Amino acid sequence: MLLMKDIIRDGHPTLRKVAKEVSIPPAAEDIEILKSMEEFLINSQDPKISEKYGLRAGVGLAAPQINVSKRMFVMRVTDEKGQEFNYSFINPKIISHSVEKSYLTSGEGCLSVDRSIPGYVLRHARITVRGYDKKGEEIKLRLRGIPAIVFQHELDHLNGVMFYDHINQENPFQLTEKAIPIEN
Ligand code: UDB
Ligand code: ZN
Repeated sequence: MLLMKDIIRDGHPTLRKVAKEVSIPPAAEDIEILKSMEEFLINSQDPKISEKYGLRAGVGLAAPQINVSKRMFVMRVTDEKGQEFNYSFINPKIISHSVEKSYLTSGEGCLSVDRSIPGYVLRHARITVRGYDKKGEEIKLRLRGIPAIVFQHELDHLNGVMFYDHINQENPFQLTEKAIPIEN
C-alpha cells in the first residue's frame, strides 16, 4: 500500500515536470498504479487506517506526486450537497470553463507540501472535463464547487504547477475579481 513516504515533496523535480500522456487502452501497469492511488485515498479517509499509518486525509492524488510522471490522477470528494465524486482520470482535459471564478475560503494545501501557505487560489467556478477511466472508456463531466477545485488542483500537478503559484505574492488574500467563496 502507498504511504506518506511514497509521496514526493515540494522541491522534488518531478513536481515541476509536464507529465506524459498515457496510451489508451491503459497498460496493466498504469491500471495498477491508479488502483494503488485510489486505495491511498480510501485508506487516508478512514479514521482508523489513517491514524495507524499516519496518513493525511486526501481528496485527490496525481501520479507525479508518487514520482510517476504520467497524466493520471484520482479524486474522491463529497460536494456541499453530499454527492460523491470518485473518479480516476487518464489524460484529463478541461474542454470548457466559466468566466466566473471560485476559491476555497480557507485556501488550499497539498499532500506534497508540508507547510501551510496562506492565500486564495482562484479557480474556474465551473468546468466541463473529458478524459478516460481505468477501462479506457471516455468520461465527460460537468463539475462545480469543491469537485471542480479538486480537479483543477490535480490537473495542475500534471502540468508542473503548484497551488501556491496562483497566490498573489503582495497580498495573498486580495480578490482581484469577483469570485464565489466556497466554505470547507
Ligand atoms: C488534499 N485535503 O487532499 F474542500 F471535505 C487536502 C490536504 C492536503 C489538506 C490533505 C483537502 O483539501 N480536503 C478537503 C477539502 C475540501 C473539503 C473537504 C476536504 N489535497 C489533495 C492534494 O494535495 N492533491 O494533490 C489538496 C486539496 C486542496 C484543494 C483541492 C485539493
Ligand atoms: Zn496537491
